[in-house]
Amino acid sequence: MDIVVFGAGSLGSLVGGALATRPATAVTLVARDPHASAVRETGLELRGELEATVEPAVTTDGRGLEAELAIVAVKAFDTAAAAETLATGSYDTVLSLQNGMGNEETLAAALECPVLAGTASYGAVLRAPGVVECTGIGEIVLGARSGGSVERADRIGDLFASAGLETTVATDMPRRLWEKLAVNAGINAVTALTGTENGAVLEAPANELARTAARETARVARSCDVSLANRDAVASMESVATDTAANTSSMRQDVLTERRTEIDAINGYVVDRAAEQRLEVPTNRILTMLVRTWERGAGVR
Ligand code: KPL
Repeated sequence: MDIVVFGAGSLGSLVGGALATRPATAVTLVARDPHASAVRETGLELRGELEATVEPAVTTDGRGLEAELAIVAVKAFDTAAAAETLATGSYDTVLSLQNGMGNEETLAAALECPVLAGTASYGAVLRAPGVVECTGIGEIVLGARSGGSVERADRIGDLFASAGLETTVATDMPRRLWEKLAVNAGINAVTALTGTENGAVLEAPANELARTAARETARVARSCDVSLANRDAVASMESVATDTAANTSSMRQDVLTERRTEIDAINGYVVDRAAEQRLEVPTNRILTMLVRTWERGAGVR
C-alpha cells in the first residue's frame, strides 16, 4: 500500500516509520527541515519500544501527491491548512490521527474521499532530526466517523497491526474521540504547566487536577449525547498515563520548544462545548487560561 504521512512530528514519524518496516508498503513522510533532510540522508531511526531504521521517501512539499492512504498527524490548528494541501493530491482514504476534536470534519469538508477518524495514545518523542523514540506503547483506535462501514477501517487496521502497532478498529468513534479528549484534557496541560512526565498525573497533587479535568470532559460528552461515564474517562486517562509514564506529553514538548500548543482543541474545546450547554468546567477553564497565558508570554499566540 502507498501511504503519505502529513505531519511527520513525533507521532507521525513513529507511525510512518513502523509502517515503513512492512515489505509491501511505500511510505512518504511530509516533514519539515531539518528532520526531512536527516531522514533523506541517513534514514529514519526508531528507538525505544519499537526499534528499526527505515528509509521512507520524504518531502517538505505535500502538494499534488497520490496514494491509497493519507495519514494526517499534524497539530489540530494546522488541520485546515493540511486539508487544503491534501485537496491538491489524490487519495483513496484519509485517516486523521490527531489530538483534539473536529479534525475529521475539517478534512471531510475539503476532500471527496472517505475520511476515517483515529486516535493514538503512543508516547513518542523526536530525539534529534531523523530519530524518533517510542516512549510508551499505547493504542491506535480507528474507524468510520460515525458508525457506518468498517471495511476500509478493517483493512487499514490489519496493516497497522502487521507493522507492530497495537490497533483496534472501533464502531463507536465519537465516543472514542471524547474518551481520548478526556485523556489529553487530563494529561497534556497539567504536564506542560508543571514540567513533568505523564506519570506525574497518577500521584497527588497533580492527579486530582487530571482526574477532575477528565471527569468534566465526560460530563460535557454526555451533554453532547455521547455516553461516556466519569469513571471510564478517569480510568482511560490513568491507564494511558501508566502506559506512557516516562513520556513527555506533546503539549509539554511544545512548551519546551516554545511552539504553539493544542490547548484550543483540547481543554479549550471542552470549555467551549460546556459553555454551549451552560455547564461549568472550572478545571478545564483554568488549565486553558494558564496555557494560553504561557502562549502569549512566549509570543506564539
Ligand atoms: O496523546 C498524547 C499526547 O502527548 O498528546 C498522550 C497519549 C498523552 C501521550 O503523551
